[in-house]
Amino acid sequence: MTQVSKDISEIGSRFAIDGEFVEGVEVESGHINTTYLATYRDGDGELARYILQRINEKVFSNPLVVMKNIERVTRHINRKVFQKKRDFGGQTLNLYPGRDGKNCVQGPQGGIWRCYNYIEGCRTYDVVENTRQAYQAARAFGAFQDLVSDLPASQVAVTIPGFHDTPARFAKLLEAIRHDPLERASEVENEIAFIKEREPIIGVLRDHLEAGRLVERVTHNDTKLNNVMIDEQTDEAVCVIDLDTVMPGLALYDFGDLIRGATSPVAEDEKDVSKVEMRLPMFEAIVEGYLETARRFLTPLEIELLPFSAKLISLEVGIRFLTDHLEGDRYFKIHREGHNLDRCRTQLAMVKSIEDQEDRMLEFVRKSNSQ
Ligand code: GN1
Ligand code: MG
Repeated sequence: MTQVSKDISEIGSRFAIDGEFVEGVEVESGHINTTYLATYRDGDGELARYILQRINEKVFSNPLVVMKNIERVTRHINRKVFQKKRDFGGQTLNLYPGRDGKNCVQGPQGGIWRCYNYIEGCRTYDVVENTRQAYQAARAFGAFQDLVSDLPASQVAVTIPGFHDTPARFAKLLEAIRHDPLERASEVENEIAFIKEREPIIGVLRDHLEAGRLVERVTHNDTKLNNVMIDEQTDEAVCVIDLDTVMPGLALYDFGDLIRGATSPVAEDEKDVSKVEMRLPMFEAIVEGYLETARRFLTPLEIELLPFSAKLISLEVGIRFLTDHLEGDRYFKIHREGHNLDRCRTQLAMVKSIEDQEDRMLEFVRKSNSQ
């Protein structure tokens, strides 16, 4: 047995999983948590797979509060899905409790671990392959927001304060530039200038919120394409995953974040930024999918701001990657030198591409909404 398998078997034994441990492998995805896929053989000889995850405590300072949110939200969603479909067929996210009945366990080397069912027959995509996937993913995130729309925002805790507070993210970047602990700022002058030129748009959503023109809802807050499980055979979106950042927020950031990631033909860390592009057909598919499930609760102002939100979140994520690059890559996991800078550059290229097409994007949104 490999060392990883041994460690996973040890963690797995702390959860209420039936059967005999077969193997554990690391799943290399996400920039934050450490994730493993564990296989068990049950009494009938059938194989069953589970996701075991250690919560990153540097990012989530209170993992127990994260777990409480996830428990509340999955329960709320699963109850409704069950009423409608009667049969889950393993297609919703379920937490497997620890042997003591709690929703998570302590790892042998410390840390908080949790266990989910693995959604079989599905996979995730880092780069969208066709408009059908884009449409499906958008439908799924809209449906997620809809399913939790009757859960009072006060029942869900804030796990990372100011997570989508773009002005605060910008202020943190300015601070990183001022301190410049690794003397990297002089190498990124173009990126800094690009961001500073866009200072006037940074506070737009926060100002609307503070003026009461936008409301906070329970939102997902990390709507990357690879946070949706897509059926390998039908390309249908089956389930939204990565619920760590579910908390009160603006629906617009969820929509924008999906455009940011799921309209580009290349990955978030592509080195050749000339390949980054906000592709209009993907945008249109996402608008259609999202409006189908979210139109019921969106306000006219939210609908009008959909294209803008895509630009703003791309800028926000670019700011975060650049800040982390300047601070020495302490937040996002990196796999090569300058990884966060490469990621920042794709985000800024996305901002530019959206700016070039914003009018057409808005025209499409208005047209779709009036149909
Ligand atoms: C992180 O964990 P992952 O890779 O889904 C980050 C998001 C960023 C994203 C950028 C908790 O998401 O906010 O948009 O990277 N999650 C957290 O790829 O910071
Ligand atoms: Mg995440």
